[in-house]
Amino acid sequence: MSSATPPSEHPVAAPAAIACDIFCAVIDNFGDIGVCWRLARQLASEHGWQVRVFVDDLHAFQKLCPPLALDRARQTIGGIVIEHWHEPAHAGDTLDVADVVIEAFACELPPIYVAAMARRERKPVWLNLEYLSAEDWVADFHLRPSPHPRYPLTKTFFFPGLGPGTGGVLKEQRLDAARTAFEASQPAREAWWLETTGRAPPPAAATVVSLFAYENPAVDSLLEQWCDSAEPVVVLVPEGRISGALARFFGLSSFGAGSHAERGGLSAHALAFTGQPGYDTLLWASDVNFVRGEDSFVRAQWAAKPFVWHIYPQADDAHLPKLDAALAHYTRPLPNDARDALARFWHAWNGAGRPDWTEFQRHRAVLKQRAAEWAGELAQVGDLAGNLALFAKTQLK
Ligand code: TRH
Repeated sequence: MSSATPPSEHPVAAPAAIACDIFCAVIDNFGDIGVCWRLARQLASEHGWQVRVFVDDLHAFQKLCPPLALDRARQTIGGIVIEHWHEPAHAGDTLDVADVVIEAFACELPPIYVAAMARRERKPVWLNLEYLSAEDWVADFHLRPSPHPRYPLTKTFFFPGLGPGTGGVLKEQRLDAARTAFEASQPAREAWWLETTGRAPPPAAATVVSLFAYENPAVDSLLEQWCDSAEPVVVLVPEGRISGALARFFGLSSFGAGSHAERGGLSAHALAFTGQPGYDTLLWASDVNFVRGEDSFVRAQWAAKPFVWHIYPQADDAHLPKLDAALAHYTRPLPNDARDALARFWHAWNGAGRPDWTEFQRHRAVLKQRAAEWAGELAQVGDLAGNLALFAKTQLK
């Protein structure tokens, strides 16, 4: 996907650059490291910080950062130092405590590192980066301090969010320009289709759908509807947790990268998992994006296309209020019929009911316009890396 990949970043840390350590424990999937790596790259390339990432799962990391070596305790990629973190005691070979310490998603810092933070003459800015939620309470808790029970240290909760008063979500400064350039360039799009699927771009009448989701009982019904659709549907499926359902649907033993299948109006391509910039290009190349978890959910919003969110399921359906909170932000100014149709579709994709593709398509033009407007509204909240850097700098003064 070289033709469409945004230009590479060359972070050059200034001599007195702010040093930042990000600690990331991978719980599941790719979102934990996906968010941390994106944040690390932005702090380095856009703010000139000297960044180290401590991560406990290099396999998950390598999927979205292919140059990563699996067998190295320490390596540097794009100016960022990556430490293979052996929880819970390991804190790198040296105990150089950074100016800013980011504990991602309440992963616990190594106790010896915390002790070293407490010994440091100038205490570091310690941030706990939380998971994204669009719920209203987030603005009240964003930037709340929490004094350490034993050490002279204060941890501050940094909450991503979709509304004013929250930390916002990550957005690279050059993202919109890269997207616009790709969308405006027929040769770039043709090259992308050829490289990604081995085929020319589909005809304009086709609806191109990217499908990144967890296992989902609603997928069979959707695939059936796409087969029966009067207009062609081209579905692009990054290899992963939904691939087995595609294989079963088409009667194949697997649906790994490079596979292709057709039935009725539906044509499906299995794609290799790419690096993060390549995933953005997939979203830009599609008309409708099915996304999941946290980071792809955010990227779909910046892609400014209609999207469907498979939220990360939590015990006791704790995720459902979060789904509705996101819908409330996103659909606020839509006419009732389009708002209800989108809500019904998202709910069906998250376990309640049957997704109705015809109804979704009926509102596509309105949803597309809303997607573009929403990207503008969301940008008003400010980019998370920028918000975080600003806060840290005020604390470091
Ligand atoms: O992988 P996820 O399901 O991660 C989830 C969520 O973050 C969830 O909130 C968290 O609690 C759970 O993990 C533990 O979905 P997410 O967040 O979209 O992360 C996927 C990452 O993978 C994202 O950074 C985009 C990236 N990606 C690529 O780089 N290349 C690809 O080909 C694809 C499909 C994704």
